[in-house]
Amino acid sequence: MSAGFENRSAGAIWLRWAVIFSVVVSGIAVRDGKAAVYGAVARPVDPQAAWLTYAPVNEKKVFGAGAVPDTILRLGDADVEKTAEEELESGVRGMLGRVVREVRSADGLKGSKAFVVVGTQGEVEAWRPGLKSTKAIGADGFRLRRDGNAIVVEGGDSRGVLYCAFALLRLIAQERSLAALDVSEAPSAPVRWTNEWDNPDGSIERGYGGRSIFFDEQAVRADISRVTGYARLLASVGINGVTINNVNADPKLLNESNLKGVARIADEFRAYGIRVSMSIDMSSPQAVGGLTTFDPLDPQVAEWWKAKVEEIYRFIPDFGGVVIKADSEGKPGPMKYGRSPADAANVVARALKAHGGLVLYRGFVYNNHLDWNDLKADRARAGFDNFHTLDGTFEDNVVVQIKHGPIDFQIREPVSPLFSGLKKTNEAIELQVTQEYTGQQRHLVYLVPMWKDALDTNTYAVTDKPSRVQDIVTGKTFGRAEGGFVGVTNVGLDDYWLGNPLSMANLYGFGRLAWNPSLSADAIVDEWTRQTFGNSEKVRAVVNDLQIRSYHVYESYTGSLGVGTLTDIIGVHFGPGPESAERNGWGQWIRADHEGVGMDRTVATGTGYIGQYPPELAAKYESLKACPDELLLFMHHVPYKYRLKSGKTVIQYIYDSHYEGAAEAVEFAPEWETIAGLVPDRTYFEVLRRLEFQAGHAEVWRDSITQWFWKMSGIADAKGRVGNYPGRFEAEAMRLEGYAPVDVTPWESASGRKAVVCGAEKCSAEMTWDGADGWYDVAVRYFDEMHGESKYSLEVAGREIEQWKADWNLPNDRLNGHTSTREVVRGVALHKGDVLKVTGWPNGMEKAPLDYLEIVPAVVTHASTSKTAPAAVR
Ligand code: GCV
Repeated sequence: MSAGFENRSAGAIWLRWAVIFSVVVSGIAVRDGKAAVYGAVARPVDPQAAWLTYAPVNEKKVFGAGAVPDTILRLGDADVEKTAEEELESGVRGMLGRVVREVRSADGLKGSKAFVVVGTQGEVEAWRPGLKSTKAIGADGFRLRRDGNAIVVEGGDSRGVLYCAFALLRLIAQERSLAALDVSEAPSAPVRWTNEWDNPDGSIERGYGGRSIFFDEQAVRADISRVTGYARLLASVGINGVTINNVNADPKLLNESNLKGVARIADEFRAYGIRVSMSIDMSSPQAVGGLTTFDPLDPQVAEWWKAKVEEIYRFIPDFGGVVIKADSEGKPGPMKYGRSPADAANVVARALKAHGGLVLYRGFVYNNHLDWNDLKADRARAGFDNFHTLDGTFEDNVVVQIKHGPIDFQIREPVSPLFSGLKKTNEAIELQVTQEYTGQQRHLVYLVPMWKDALDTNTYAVTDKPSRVQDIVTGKTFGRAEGGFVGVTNVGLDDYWLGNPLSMANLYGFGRLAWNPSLSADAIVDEWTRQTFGNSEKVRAVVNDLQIRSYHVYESYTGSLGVGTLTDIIGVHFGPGPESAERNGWGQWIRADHEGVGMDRTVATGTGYIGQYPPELAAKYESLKACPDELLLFMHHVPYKYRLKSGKTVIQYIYDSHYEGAAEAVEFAPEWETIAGLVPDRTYFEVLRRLEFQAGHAEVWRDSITQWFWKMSGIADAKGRVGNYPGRFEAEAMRLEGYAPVDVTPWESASGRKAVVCGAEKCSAEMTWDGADGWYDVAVRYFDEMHGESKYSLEVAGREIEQWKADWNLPNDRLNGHTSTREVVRGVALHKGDVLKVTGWPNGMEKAPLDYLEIVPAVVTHASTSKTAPAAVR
């Protein structure tokens, strides 16, 4: 090796740690005689605190020349008010470095320079009649204002007091001035719930943040200490209900011993104003009740539900109600007896009514055995077809819970026509915080822009009132008393709750939108970033930019033009798998053939789905010209050469968007690297390794989807990229020892359709570099299956430059687009004639699979890689 080019990884590591150390040290300031750290500095932070870090702020920005509160006067005795007091105490201590006195009467205020008073409207007025407001504050609402040297934290009820306290803490965390404070707020809707798809065995359906915080081994966990931390987070954004078990409900959770466990969980949530609810299985009267039927119109069944509900309320007096998934994906339901969703919902609702409980009946009722050959069959029609004729027949404590789109949380869908299809029924929108179809928290995807699109969509349901989806679910359009927002969250025992620290912006955003759906995606993310990482301009610029760009980027490399997330829809919904959408009964069809692509949902020639919308919206979608490009393939089947509004053909747009999206994803990690040392180190590396994974996985998406469409359409990429991969060396074409080539299924998820697998204890693949001398980035593309942790090493010219383990347990046990990943070694010195050798050591069922090596000129700005992370966080 000549002197100019030596591998430099160790140097990069030291440089990185030196930068982090110097930023941390220089960020420490001395204030009021105490060392305090605020602003743009790395600080040790408890990841479980998420956005409630209560890290030091610049108090001058908040209080100006005024005094910082030294006392909290709590007026009421309700537990939720005590929680508000505790939060304020801890927030003031953390953010302002003051230990406050907690007092119960005006006498305790003697000597106080400034204080916070906490109480309901009635309590505040009784304490100081001069503070009587002209208007009553409604349920869960609050008023936050100044009165001389007091900050008045006043709620319409005790929950409102807690929300008011969190609103104050949110302002302080963002260093907002409190000089002219007078804010009145009320939640947009009464239902602000999360659904958790937790199973009694502790697993979580579509959960990507570890095991259940509620259940283990078929029962409620003995240790439910994570519940309080979760309750804090939820209450801080105004969530007032949690459904703790999977909508695919296990009937035995209704047994007495389990209800006692659920009561323990409810006790934890209660202090935060959150009511617990449960998903139930409609067959329970038979499955656990011993009846011979679960026909909702059978009087014995009604009696059974009544008795069961009474039993539940004996254990949990403030039980919130139930969520019901029935006649959907194999779940039992009223159709078995020729009964309707209303019959099923009502029998349970009548039992709950006396106790103040709700039924959230899911609109996700569809037939997953549709006939692919029937061009009129359409899963998107199901919600409207199954429910709209029932409008007005539901009990008033029933809410129909409707996924925001008519299919299933795809990256882009129109709003469900059921929202405007029910006028005399309470409705809630179901949004999915857990990223089932949107990268499973291994990809950064800030979902609030997608939710805003749905909430802001004007359905034109009526002409004399606002009819956006947000107006409908908040009851304004049709004057409904119940309804609101449900977020499928699926947090787990992971320290970061959702696995990816940046995904917590989605949970935060869900809560904030449920409280106030007119907030913007930009405003929400900035609030979240400031509270999570501090108020540094630099950090805000980077984090907000990454979050805001991420939705469109993910859409671009997974499924553009409304075609859906082109994933393996009958598998884990993670990597690419476009073929899986077709020729089965699930109805997530894209109807791609050699001529064109897209579902014809028009009234004129298609499934008639578009006719389910009110006429104005239907007219927009029915017309090819008026239909927005981003929903084109959802609504229409068009030839590949159909020209979009930009003049570009559909097929070229598919190619371009996948290349552009993947290229943007590559920019994420380097952008994040610019704030090394300005965010907590552990969080920094947790995010970095995911962004690096995302860059590699976006490439898998890009190549799979573009090759698949090339084969399907027969039309080549006008820019010559698809099928042409400079710098790529297929493993099957290398000199192999022990490795043998295998075909990969689906074919498009491996480069050249093949990979190599190792049938021995150790195998190797070698190639000789024939290019110019220089610095290169070398990527080894391999497969990391769920079970087994193969080991790999990369040698250049006889010297090992990297070794790694396939230990990220990607969610499948085969070689395909779910498991394809890569290790990148940056800044590798290569000379003509150097031998590059990858050695693999299989483990378990995982045969150290390899796909290819890609050698491209080094991108110098990518100086550091995941190699720089200490072993503990890799
Ligand atoms: C809980 C999709 C998911 C299922 C989920 C279902 C639902 O089909 O893949 O895991 O089941 O939606 O929302 O009921």
